[in-house]
Amino acid sequence: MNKKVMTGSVASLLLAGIVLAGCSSTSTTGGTQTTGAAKTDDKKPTLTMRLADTHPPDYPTVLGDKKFAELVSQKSNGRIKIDVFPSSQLGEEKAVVEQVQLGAIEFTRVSTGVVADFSKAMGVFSLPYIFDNEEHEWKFLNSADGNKLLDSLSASRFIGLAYYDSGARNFYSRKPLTSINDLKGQKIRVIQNKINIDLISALNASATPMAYGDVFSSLQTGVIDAAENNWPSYDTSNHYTVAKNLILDGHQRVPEVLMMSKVAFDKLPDEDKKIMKAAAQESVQYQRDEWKKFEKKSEEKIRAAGVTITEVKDVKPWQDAVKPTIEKYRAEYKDELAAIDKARK
Ligand code: GTR
Repeated sequence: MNKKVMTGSVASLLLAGIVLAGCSSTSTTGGTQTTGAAKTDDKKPTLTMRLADTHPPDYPTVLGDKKFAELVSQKSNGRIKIDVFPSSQLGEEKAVVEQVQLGAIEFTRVSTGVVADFSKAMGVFSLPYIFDNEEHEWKFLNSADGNKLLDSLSASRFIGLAYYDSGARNFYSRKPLTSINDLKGQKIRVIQNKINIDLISALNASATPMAYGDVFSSLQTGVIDAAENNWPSYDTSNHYTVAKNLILDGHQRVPEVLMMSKVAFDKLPDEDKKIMKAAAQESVQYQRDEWKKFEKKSEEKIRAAGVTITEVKDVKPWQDAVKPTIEKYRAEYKDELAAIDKARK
């Protein structure tokens, strides 16, 4: 390659870098802002905070995080800057949640399945088949009862700012998986919480709780046989390339939560506390729209990739099998389950 060509390609690479940087709404290095946020950039931020997410930069939860950061910047006239750290840059979810509890990290977007280990009430979302569909789930999440549940996080030193969409979770395995009976004896990774462990036992399988970031290599090496997640996570984690059997049982709908450290929140003046809540709530519709688009794209990609997919026409046998899990926790989650039932009507 001659020098001229080299210079040309280096220049275009640099240019591509600049264009890409210009697209990201909040940079982890503190440089760039979207055009929307640029207006507010006239003022230098006086407060910079961090938000951790396990997913890659283009994942719909991270897009929601960035929208939230952009809205906070706008509403505070550029005074408050939130840097979004995607791809588990600040650590695996459980460790991040611990840091948020202590105030060392100000925000995280995390699965309520992970938070269940810190706040009992959040565990209700890990119970199987409590929602009929997306509409039922969001009717509950948007209700006064759903908000009460979000507010209850303060007892565990978190401020629940908003729920984000996470679709439904399905099992996938390295081994054949075309019926509920195939799960028997399989080693299945779950998000660590006691309800998930009971749920897997009810399916006559054995539960292996582990951090999300360790699942790919554990599937690849056969330390575990199976895992479960929604379409976008199955896609972006590349689990679909090593666990190529998917069954669409939809056993859980576990919403995501955007939360702030209570330690950090309590230090804010009232005006800024309001900004946090308002910006988070305003980011929800955007996140849900992005979720829908991404979920569809992931499903198409996975279907085209030659994964063996089994549709479940009748979930009744699945619901019957996991009934003992619901029964075990029914008393503990009496109020939450009643509120979820109410949202069905
Ligand atoms: C995803 C969720 C992540 C993470 C992951 C898991 O659906 O968005 O926050 O909790 O599941 O299975 O660990």
